[in-house]
Amino acid sequence: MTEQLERSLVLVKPDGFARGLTGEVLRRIEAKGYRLVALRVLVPGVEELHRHYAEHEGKPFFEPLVEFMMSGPVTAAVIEGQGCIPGFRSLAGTTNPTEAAPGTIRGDLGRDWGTTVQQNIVHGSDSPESAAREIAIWFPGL
Ligand code: DAT
Ligand code: MG
Repeated sequence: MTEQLERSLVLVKPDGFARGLTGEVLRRIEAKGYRLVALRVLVPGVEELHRHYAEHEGKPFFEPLVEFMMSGPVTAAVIEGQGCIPGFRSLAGTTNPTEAAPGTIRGDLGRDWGTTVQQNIVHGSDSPESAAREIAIWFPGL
């Protein structure tokens, strides 16, 4: 049996980038055994973010989320390995960093800062369909 290669889109969000946690996030991804396929640092634009977070449009935290994501540089990465979509979600921990389990990125490194939007350090695709859609947004042509 050969490995079923799967790809996921990871973002180190502006809070994680500003705190110098990009290396720590990438270290955990590599330590888990996933490979880096592509990497870039950029300040996201409003159009990319509306596409990326289309599923959340209309929710109360949508506009604050877009504002937060545009507030500074992020690191975008495509990672690869069998099961890396659920695998990275597991490394990241649950959305709310206060509740995220110790041992996870959000549980170890994140907390509530009193902001409208949960600043939780990372994004990871939640399904193969999301991963394909998100990779096309941040890495067109990959
Ligand atoms: P995840 O990033 O765990 O996939 P999500 O896709 O449901 O979570 O939400 C996208 C981001 O929006 C999340 O990382 C932080 C923010 N967010 C989600 N639910 C929120 C809420 N109830 N209040 C504030 N921010 C929220
Ligand atoms: Mg999500």
